[in-house]
Amino acid sequence: MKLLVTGGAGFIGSNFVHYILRERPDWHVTVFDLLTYAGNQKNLEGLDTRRFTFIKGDVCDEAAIDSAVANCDAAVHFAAETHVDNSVHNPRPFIDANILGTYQVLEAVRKYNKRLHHISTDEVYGDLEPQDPKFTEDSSYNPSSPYSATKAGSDHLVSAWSRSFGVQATVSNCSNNYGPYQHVEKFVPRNITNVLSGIKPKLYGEGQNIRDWIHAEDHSSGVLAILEKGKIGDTYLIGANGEKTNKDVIELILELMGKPKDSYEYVNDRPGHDLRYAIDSSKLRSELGWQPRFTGFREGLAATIDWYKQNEAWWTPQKEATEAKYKELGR
Ligand code: NAD
Ligand code: TDX
Repeated sequence: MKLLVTGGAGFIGSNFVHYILRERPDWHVTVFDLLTYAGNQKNLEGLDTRRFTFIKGDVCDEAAIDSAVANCDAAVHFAAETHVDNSVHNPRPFIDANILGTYQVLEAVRKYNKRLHHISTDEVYGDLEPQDPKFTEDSSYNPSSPYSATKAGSDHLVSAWSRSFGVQATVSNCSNNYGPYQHVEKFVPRNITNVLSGIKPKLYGEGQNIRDWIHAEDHSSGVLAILEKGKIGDTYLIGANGEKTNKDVIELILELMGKPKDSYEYVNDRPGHDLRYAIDSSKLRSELGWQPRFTGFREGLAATIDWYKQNEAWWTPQKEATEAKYKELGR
């Protein structure tokens, strides 16, 4: 198997590449990544170059993605602009990477008749009230932010190319990931590295928003199961029953790092802030036999904290600029 992974130098893409090279010893992986502010080749250091190739390129670049797809057997499409706060501040890069980029990937897999798995998010379904049932594959699309609207648009392109042109595609919508290699702009690493930098952790609004946490390695095993056994044309939700309020997560980070549980501060809320996401992953579990390995959030979070402690050289170059951007937003 020659697998193409777009966005493979980002957080989840790089976790996926490490996972595939470990779990499938006879596969070759090519990462195709633009190395935006969110991409980092250090995430891929130490991989066996006989089984791994890196191409720097933009998924919006028709010729570049065409030739990368021509040389693979299957593609997994992670590349995207991914930070909701950035999308509220400046939506345009999200239109380009997420909509135009997915269009170019689809045109290439259509031309060469290659298998595609498209990576998406639970945010396309909008948000839930606390008592609502979880999202399923039948939930209606109702995105709230420019980020989730562009991801929703990309999902619709995939299903249209599948139906109209017979593209051999599957889609997965996953909940919030945590783990190593996540950019310090995101909630969990931002606040771990705040503690490590002597900055007070920041909680948006009243901290009552709920996210459904899954370890990035469990996301990877879900994607591999769909790639190998998923039904062409189908969507699968990936989630690990990890619902927590943001307040609970920030207090757990502080407790695990040996700080007083209340040593954080409230900051301005995100405009249009989704209240709750929650995934029902019964289809993936019952049809494909998938289950998560990281079922204890406390243990998974403690290991993630250790990773950031041991990899200061990885995150310090991004930290100052990220906090300067947040300061402008009053967050
Ligand atoms: P990330 O921001 O850490 O990484 C994105 C990667 O894509 C980076 O390496 C970046 O350089 C690359 N990229 C961006 N634009 C590109 C372009 N035009 N051409 C080529 N490469 C480009 O993101 P992530 O958190 O790893 O998310 C990966 C995917 O998973 C995204 O599609 C995202 O929507 C989805 N997702 C993320 C989460 C989450 O919790 N982070 C949850 C569900 C789904
Ligand atoms: O400092 C913070 N304080 C805070 O309270 C930050 C950065 C965030 N938050 C809140 C906002 C959200 O309710 O924490 C929650 C998580 O925030 P993010 O890490 O920005 O994630 P979210 O907006 O939920 O989106 C993430 O999960 C779904 C990813 O960034 C998306 O790419 C993915 O699709």
